[in-house]
Amino acid sequence: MTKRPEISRREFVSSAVSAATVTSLPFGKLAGFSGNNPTPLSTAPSSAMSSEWKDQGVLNLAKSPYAKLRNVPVHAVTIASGFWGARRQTNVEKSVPSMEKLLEANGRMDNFLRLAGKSNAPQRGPVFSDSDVYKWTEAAGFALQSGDRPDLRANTDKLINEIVAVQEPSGYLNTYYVGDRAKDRMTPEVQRWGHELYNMGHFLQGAIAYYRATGDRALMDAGIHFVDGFLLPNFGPGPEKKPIFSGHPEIELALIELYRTTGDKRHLELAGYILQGDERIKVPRHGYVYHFCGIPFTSRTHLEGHAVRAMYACCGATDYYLETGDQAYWKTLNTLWDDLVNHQMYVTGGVGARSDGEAFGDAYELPNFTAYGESCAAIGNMMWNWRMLAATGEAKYTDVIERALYNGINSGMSLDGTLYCYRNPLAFDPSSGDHIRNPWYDVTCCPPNLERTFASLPGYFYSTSTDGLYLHLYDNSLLDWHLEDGTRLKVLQKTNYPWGDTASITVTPEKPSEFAFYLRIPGWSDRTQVTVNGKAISGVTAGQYLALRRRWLPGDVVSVKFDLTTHVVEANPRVVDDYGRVAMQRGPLVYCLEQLDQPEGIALADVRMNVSQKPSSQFHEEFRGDLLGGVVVLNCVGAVNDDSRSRSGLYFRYNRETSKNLAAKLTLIPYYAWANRAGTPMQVWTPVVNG
Ligand code: FUB
Ligand code: ZN
Repeated sequence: MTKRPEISRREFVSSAVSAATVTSLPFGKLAGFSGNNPTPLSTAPSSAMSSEWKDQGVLNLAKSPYAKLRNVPVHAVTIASGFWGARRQTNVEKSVPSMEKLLEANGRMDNFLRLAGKSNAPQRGPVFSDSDVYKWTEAAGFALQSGDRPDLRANTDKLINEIVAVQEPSGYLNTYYVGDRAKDRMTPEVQRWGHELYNMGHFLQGAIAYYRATGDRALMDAGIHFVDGFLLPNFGPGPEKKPIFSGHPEIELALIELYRTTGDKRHLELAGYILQGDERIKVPRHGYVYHFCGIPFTSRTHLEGHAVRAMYACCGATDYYLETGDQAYWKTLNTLWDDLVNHQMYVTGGVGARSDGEAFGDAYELPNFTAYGESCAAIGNMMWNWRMLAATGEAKYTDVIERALYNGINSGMSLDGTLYCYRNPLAFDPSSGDHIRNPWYDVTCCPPNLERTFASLPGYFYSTSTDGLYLHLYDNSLLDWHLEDGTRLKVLQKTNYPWGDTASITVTPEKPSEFAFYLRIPGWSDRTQVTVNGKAISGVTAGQYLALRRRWLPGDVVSVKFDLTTHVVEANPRVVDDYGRVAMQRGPLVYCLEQLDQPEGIALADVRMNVSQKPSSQFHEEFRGDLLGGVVVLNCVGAVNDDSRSRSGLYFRYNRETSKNLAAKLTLIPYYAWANRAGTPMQVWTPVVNG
């Protein structure tokens, strides 16, 4: 089923708003905002379905007993002009609308309309086609959480009506297993491959995002109908019920978010049952590996099998831990996370080394040209680490989130927001015939996944804890929310991150208040300087949250100076594809070489990186406003291996003397921006030459 054909925001108070201005802004309503949600002064939002729907974050952890951190709602953070502001504007103005049209043009909506007798078009697309529409609905829901957009809302309402119209009285909903195929519904084999539960997991996530944006329960009620009316009475433990197997993990995390929304414990229990694995459905061993479900999650010892499945399973399992505190889950999650960061993750935060099975490889198996690195898998990685962060408040998870977000996820969408990568390799040669960015894939899981991720981004900037506020991500933005004790608070970030090395953060509680402000010190920033109202703070450690505990007064200013020195990164020598090679990283951004930026006549394959100097003197940073939407490029003098250009054969006697390296001026661009111009070779890892 997952085998594919070959290859393959409210408006912001302008960033000019000064710290002085923000301190004078009235609480509850922001001047210059057309925001839809003046936030109440309530404290912990209820997880029951009430008017507090609008204050639930990407995850509603308000009552999750094992969550150290709680999400703030998407609407509470306004991302202004800047790195993510531009990306998010493109997303909501171009990507989301163009994807809606593509979903229609490619029969995804006809699949629903046909069942309502409103279309004669035959069923189109793979078994998981419904999920494309649901993920788009989730993107629309998150976009609407940032402020009303009447056209988007009207279109989404129409689409939702068309979806719910074809839900069967039983609660079942699927546009593929209908007619002659209806007899196959939820058979063990179809649970394995048919994606019925995967589709409905995305349905629930879309419904929850839309509910949290609008309070409209239509889709949510349909989702509850599916779960309460169809799933719970028929599937689960006990002889009177049929076995259940998710096939492609997704329903687990969706059911737990539904539980967080409804408070109905059966939703959590069913998720737990699925995570445990139903022994009545037997699949071959390689099936448990590939599907990453069907056996107890707690029996897993490493990441394997289909990468998106594994990442979503880890999300569901972490959600389960956040609700239950089950230590066996926690142990396994930590084991798997260690495997992720020590053996399985690309420097871009991408995961899934193998095209075959879209899968994790063996430890250290991280090829570059053939890297799969599916956009959905990198998103799954970010989603999982967001949950691990919520459980612990540890910055090592935020470092992974940032790595994936800025690199292996961000690369998935073209700068103009209309083309998408399914694979995100770390080396590329267009002569392979591979079209890496496309507007549409028949397996179009990644594009709407990227759209929902960018639309939800404000929800990832901050969290609250019982003792204060955590700042995770840096960009021009305004937080307008409250602490867990109900104290209203604004935090204004002004920064040119990730290009510039400073951030000015104005903290404005409604009244002088004592709390801890946890500032994330990125793992890559070796020497970060932090001041509060100009006074230097000691104990700043890379890769940790800096706890700034004090009595905060309205208008207090935290200044951060990051160390943006370019890092020359090497991989564990067991990563054979990176052996003898280096990658460059500046701040959160991993860099790459594209051949078209190099002097004419130089083949990327012949380029060598000279690492004999200190990076600070080797790499000359240059902001190029004209290039790729405005990027800092890294210029350096590298080398070109001259001999290899004249060689025509395959094997030669080794002779040190023949390796002549000529100096060459090289230019690196941020990886996320690759393949946005003419097709040209690209590489992240470049061989090293000394001297
Ligand atoms: O199977 C549904 C989605 O299609 C998977 O998550 C992707 O890997 C793609 O195969
Ligand atoms: Zn995908």
